Amino acid sequence: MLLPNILLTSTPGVGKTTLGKELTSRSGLKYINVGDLAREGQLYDSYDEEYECPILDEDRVVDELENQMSEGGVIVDYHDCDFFPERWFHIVFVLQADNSVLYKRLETRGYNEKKLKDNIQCEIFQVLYEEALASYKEEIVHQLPSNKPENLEDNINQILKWIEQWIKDHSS
Ligand code: DAT
Repeated sequence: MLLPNILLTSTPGVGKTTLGKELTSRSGLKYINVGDLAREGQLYDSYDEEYECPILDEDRVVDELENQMSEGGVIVDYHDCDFFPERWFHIVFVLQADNSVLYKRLETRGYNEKKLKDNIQCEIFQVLYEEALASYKEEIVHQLPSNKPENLEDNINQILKWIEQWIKDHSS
């Protein structure tokens, strides 16, 4: 059976992992957290002192994922989206949260002042949405609210319906 590939992207802390994990348990699609994948395989090429985080070796990440992506049925979660091949994804969801909500979530994560401010700014200016629109066809890019549990439930139901329809459309 042919299955779609889905990209979940957003500023960190907005809710990709929460949605991705819940979706995978209810859809049977595989879930890949690119941050975890990079950590496990040490797919880094340097370290960012200012943001206190390693910098991804994007080419190695793409090589690592290529086979699974061509098989289909993968939900990819990452806070960046312009280095994945456009052909990989059948739909792209950009999650969004209100500033006050996101601020609290990032504060809880213990982000330093600069990282916190920059991420809030990233959300205010819809950087990930712009990046998704620049990287994928506009008609496959969708924004989803991710402020409260009801949003999560609505998003899951909407995406499950989309998956079901996609499978029907591609079986024959
Ligand atoms: P991300 O993967 O984008 O970094 P996450 O899934 O780890 O974000 O979520 C960050 C925090 O926000 C986590 O404590 C769970 C919470 N959260 C996510 N989506 C939510 C929602 N729709 N309603 C309430 N809390 C949510």
